[in-house]
Amino acid sequence: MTRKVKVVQGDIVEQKVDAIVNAANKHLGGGTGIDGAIWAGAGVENVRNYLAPYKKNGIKVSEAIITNGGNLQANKIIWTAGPDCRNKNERKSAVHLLTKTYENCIDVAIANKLTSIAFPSISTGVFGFSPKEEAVRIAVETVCCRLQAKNYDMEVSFVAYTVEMKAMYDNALKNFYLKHPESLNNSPTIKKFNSLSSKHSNKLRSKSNQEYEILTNRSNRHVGIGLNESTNNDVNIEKKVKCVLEELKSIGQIKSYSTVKNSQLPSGGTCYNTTIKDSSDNDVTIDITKNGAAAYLRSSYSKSSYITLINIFIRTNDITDPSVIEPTNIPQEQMEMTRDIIIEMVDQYRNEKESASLQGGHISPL
Ligand code: AR6
Repeated sequence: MTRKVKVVQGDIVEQKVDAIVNAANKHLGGGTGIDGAIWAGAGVENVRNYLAPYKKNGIKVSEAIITNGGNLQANKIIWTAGPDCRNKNERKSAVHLLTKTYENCIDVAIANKLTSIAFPSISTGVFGFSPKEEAVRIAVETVCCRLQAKNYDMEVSFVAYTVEMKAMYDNALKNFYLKHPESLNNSPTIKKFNSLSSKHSNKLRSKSNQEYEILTNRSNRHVGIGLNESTNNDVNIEKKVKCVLEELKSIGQIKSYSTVKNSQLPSGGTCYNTTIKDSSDNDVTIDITKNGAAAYLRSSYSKSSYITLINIFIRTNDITDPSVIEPTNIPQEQMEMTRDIIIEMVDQYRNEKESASLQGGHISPL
């Protein structure tokens, strides 16, 4: 199963998908916000006709129904009513009701065999769900888990109206992957990666012919970080890895790290033995020297430790294209997981960089 989940900043009315979801109300009589925009986009007369069968009873909170899309780019509209937090009773069960709302939308989409859907942030406008971060977390977790539970292949867009909202979705998605590393097996770009890898018989090269390696050998399962030419030539690797560790700490991907100086290298140089506590409380260790950093994939390591190491590798080398990484000599049983993680983590890193530049900032290891 391949499932693609993306965060888009824009107007839900303009999404070219099988169905857009409308954050409507129980009466289905129209309103402001997204509802107003969708009525206008689909054509008021069309919508009246589509909704005629529901005119008498409307829908219940969290129920979802589907109609045609009228003049919209989307073929269908899924109508739902999230919890209205201005109402005391609905506010009390808002988390449960919002979860049901997203589940019902996904179920309707599956029943209609849709392959792509766009969600707005239901209940976070007029209906006043607060905090918005919590509404966004519920949206991402519920949709991803429901699709997984139903084993259904669908492209999901979360449409954020503002830059702030987009950052909340990006963060929620990142946290979801950290909490559910198993869902990385459903990596959005795995098909692309697999076709690339078979074309190049597992030797992946970028156009510029720059190539990065994750070096492991079967005996000591050794992973090289920052061992590519460009990094060695232009930076002090020790400083760069530390910047990356600080960055990962600031976004909660690692909890802490401590470094012990060890100058007993055969080459006479200095090595910093660094122990990292990742977000799941697992310890991973890397040794940093002036020319590169080495990490050891111990058999006791969990997937989250693997993610931490690959993240450090990607960020140390500022990699925004997964096809420039060549996993070499990875034990066969770890290859698929390695590829999935690389693709997903590069995607995340690129998204972070893009949203940072939108806000005028720039995330860079140095
Ligand atoms: N595209 C994407 N997101 C949007 C758009 C848009 N065109 N317009 C607003 N948002 P709301 P609700 C964001 O109020 O809270 C109506 O009157 C907006 O910034 O549309 O579920 C209905 O008839 C906010 O974060 O939906 C109901 O009575 C989010 O979408 C009631 O409002 C939801 O805002 C439903 O309220």
